[in-house]
Amino acid sequence: MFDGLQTLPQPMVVRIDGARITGLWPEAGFDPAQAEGCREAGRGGLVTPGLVDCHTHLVFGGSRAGEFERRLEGVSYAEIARAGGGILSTVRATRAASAHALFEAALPRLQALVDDGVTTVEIKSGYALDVAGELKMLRVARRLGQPEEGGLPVRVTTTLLGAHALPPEFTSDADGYIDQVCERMIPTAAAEGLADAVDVFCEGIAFSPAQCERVFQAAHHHGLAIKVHAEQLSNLGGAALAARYGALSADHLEYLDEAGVQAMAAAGTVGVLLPGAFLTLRETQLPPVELLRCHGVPIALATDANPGSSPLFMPTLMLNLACTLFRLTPREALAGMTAHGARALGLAEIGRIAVGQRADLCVWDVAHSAELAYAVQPGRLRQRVFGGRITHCRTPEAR
Ligand code: DI6
Ligand code: FE
Repeated sequence: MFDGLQTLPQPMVVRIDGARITGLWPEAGFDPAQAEGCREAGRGGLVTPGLVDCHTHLVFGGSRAGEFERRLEGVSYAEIARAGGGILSTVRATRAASAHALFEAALPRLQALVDDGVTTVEIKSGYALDVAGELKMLRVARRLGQPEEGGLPVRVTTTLLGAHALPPEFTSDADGYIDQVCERMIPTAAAEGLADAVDVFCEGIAFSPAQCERVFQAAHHHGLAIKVHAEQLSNLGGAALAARYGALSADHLEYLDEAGVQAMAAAGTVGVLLPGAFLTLRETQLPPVELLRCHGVPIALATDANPGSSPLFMPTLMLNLACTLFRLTPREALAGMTAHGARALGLAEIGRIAVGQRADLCVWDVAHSAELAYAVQPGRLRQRVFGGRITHCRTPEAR
């Protein structure tokens, strides 16, 4: 009845009761008597699942525009990182910011995602790199998804990324820092219910596979899901390692080899592609899309919204970039920001239009799903439905 993307191939009636989809009928065979008390919404538009942005770093202090200029002059991302800039410059600004200031700075970034159709977003910590600061970031992230606390109507999942970079206090003691991540950050975040998952940056400029493995073991021990930044700048086998620990996803993956793809396929680990970081860092090594396809690894897409490698806060731009840069089809791209994005977060109840799913939907002013990826054009979101409630409605007559 649906195409693989769960967009509706023909005019359909979607019944929503409370927060869930409870019925789906082709409009042609629909008895209007069943529609009593219903309102018509979305006619003539394309209905998709609400977008899922499964990898963001939305909470941070400061700006890296100066670093952007230096990179344009030819200094590389890795060189800036090794010289104490990059992630560590955001760490200084984030440590100095209050929770209130971080919340206020993140809110418009989140609003930009929501206005572009996002109904579920994952937000990582990773810019404080000390116990209190990482917990502060996670609390801010949780609050961003709580309208009653000044946040927005969007589902926020949180990921502890304590092992993002080595903080200055541990410059010659990476293992000592990993001890702190495993023995203090993870247990506290788990006990306080602040994190849904744990992530690590497995890279030459960050943490070794052996160090990442210790973090995975601690995450396992405390019942938290596992994610990994892997094979972004080099191939250390981080994706295969994370897959062995049952990771929900391995993200970036430009340098992933076939053994890594096979390990992900065997574990059901989703491959999250981040074309915004690829573009911003002017990478040339393409992720192995064809191998992922051949081995049946689900491909998700996300903004990676962050102040350094992807200061891009527009999910529908990622649909375009994934097609233009990575040669995904528009259908794959949309699945990447809906069904597969949901899977990368371990959420079975969102990402598809089907009876029993949460009623998180977008109505777009386009006729075909390919148009969403084809044009980069803000303002096409006509309606956004979150948990059965219309939370964005552009045309007053449709209210
Ligand atoms: N890879 C990324 O793309 C982000 N973190 C990571 O491990 C970048 C974070 C930053 O540059 O601030
Ligand atoms: Fe990232």
